[in-house]
Amino acid sequence: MPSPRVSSRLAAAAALVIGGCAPSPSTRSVIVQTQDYAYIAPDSLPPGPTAFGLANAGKVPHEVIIIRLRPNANVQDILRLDRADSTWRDLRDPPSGILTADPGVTTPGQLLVNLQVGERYLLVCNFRDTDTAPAHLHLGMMKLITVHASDTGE
Ligand SMILES: [Cu+2]
Repeated sequence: MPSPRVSSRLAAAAALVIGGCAPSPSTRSVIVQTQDYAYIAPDSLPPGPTAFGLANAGKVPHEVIIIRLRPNANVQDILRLDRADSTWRDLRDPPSGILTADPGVTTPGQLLVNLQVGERYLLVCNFRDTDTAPAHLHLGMMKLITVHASDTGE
């Protein structure tokens, strides 16, 4: 049995560890909402650490892949290229991450992305309802988010 003094030190250390893992107060939380077949999310966000979650209000499972676009990329190019090359390697950086949610579920975890002014991120769902159905991105599950300077008020 540890002495009370040791116990209080352990409790303080545990509190520090827990505090160190929590998002800082400046971390913005954005819960991306899904329907069949669309995202509801802001068109623009200010820079800074942003924790993305996914809330699925649809009747089928959905995902959100968060992809930073390269400066030369546009959404029309991506829609055209995806039919032949689903990786779009020349138009994007490696995905920041992926969240998935069954119908009616909000992800218990969030994906932390440090947004920078001028960046553009694409939200994409590649799920299909059947093997021969189009990927959800071709049904409308593609959303562009632009990172603006925080003094623009957007
Ligand atoms: Cu989907």
